[in-house]
Amino acid sequence: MKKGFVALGLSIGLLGSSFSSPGFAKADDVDFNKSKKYGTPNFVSGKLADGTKANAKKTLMNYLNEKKSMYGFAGSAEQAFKVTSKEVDHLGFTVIRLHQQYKGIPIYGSTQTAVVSENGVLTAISGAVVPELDKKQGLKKGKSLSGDKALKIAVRDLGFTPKYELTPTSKEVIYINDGQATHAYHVTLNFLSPKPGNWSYIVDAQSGEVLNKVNELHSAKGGKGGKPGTNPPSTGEVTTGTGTGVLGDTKSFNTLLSSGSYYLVDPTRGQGIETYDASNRTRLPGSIWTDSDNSLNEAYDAAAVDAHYYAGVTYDYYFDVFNRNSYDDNGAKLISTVHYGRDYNNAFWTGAQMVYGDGDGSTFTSFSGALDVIAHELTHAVTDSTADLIYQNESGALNESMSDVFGTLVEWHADNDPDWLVGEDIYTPGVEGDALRSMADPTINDNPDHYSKRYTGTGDNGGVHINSGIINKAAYLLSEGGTHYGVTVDGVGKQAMGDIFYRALTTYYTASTNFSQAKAATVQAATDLYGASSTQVQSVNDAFSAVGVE
Ligand code: L5W
Ligand code: ZN
Repeated sequence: MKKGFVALGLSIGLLGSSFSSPGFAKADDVDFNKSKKYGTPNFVSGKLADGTKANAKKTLMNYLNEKKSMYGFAGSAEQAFKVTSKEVDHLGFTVIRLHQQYKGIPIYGSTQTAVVSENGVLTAISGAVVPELDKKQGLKKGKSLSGDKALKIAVRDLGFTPKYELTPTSKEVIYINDGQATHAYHVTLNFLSPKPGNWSYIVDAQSGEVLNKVNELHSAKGGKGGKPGTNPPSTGEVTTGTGTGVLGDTKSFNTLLSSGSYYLVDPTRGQGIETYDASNRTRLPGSIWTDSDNSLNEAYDAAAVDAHYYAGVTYDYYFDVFNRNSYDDNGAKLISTVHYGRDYNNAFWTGAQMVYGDGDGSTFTSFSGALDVIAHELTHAVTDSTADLIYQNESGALNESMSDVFGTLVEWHADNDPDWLVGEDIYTPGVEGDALRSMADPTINDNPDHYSKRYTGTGDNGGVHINSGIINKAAYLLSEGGTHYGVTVDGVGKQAMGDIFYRALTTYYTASTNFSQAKAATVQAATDLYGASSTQVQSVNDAFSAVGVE
């Protein structure tokens, strides 16, 4: 046993699992959260093991090997977990991301993160681990289907042959559902035509049955622009364009002057910001936006002006506040396309770029006209690059909530007519004061503000835009304070609320983080930032308790 790890031999009872874990002992300086589903720890924090910063991976693997019976994996930790990344964050913590494997095959959604402090102490492991895979009946059978066949099955299930934007993939995984483990294929289908989709299918590798499917396209529930075929120039002079946005406001932004034309290309942020015109068609990215005189004041220009300008504002927020260089923290180009389709009442992140419809003019106006909408979409990209929260059920609602939280915080940070509403600037242009969602009071839009009121149906990917209200309300309370269902929360302010959720999202949330795990992860984020006995940690605990999440 590592120095400083005091085992008290206090065995914790297991809920809803036949798995027995003799090693599940609670040390006095270690906190365990246990998965109700699996009986394994899904969040462990404290002084877990000593080591050195240089040996962070070794410290983690040694710990996991020592606690093997508690986690219930077979073989060595090095075989049971693949290290997918290792980075040092701004606090000097080494963050290691893991993906659980069985005989070299990844377990769908079973990712973990581990944190090693500056002085080499393993301080946290986040993310449930599926135990006893070697005993699962379902894995005794091999696979009889090829990946290609699984792909065909998924396409047949779609009901049409799409025109792909990204090459479809079919990868072997172990799929866990209701305690059963199955050899399966994870098939991805990304397309725009006949209608946009970014589908993840799970196909049984034996029977060919579709075990799960989810459209991960992040969208709601449910002078003339570029010439066709034009690409952005690779060189030119950075100039300042001016233009009128969707709501009639005037703004300045960077453009690129090349061969006598001004392009909506801003090469000064990361690898650049580029804005395209779909010309009311559905091909992406469309044509790079050009202008003859650097003044974009025509009605048709407005959607492009805002998409370009607000992408810059969002980039600046993440860079200035979190030192994050674009959504991948590696300067990834921010590509936006406006005038997508005709009267298209939606906006979405395809997995590679942002897309904005013009709206039908009554339910919605041009989607790029709202800063919180653009920041919402880009936050989906941040989430996909970090926690990669599965867009279904509680992890999906957490994904949606993070987009609403940072969409709103960008609006406050930029002082862009800020409020706790989502999408108010583009929703029902003829109606004053309404919005798509309210973080302060999700019930205005019939969304839950307490876990006891959560939606448990299958619509909306299991309520991703509905149950987001529960976490949105917790985030609002954490920032602003208040008493909710009898629980009083002391507000920590917007800056601290953002810092805490940003750290939780990028360091501790994993693909399958549910609301309860999110609470433990968010408490840990606040602990890292402010200390275990800080008022901020107390407020995080209170905010989640106020919405019924324990
Ligand atoms: C657009 C702004 C937010 C997309 N996406 C959404 O998941 C949005 C609704 C309209 O919730
Ligand atoms: Zn969304």
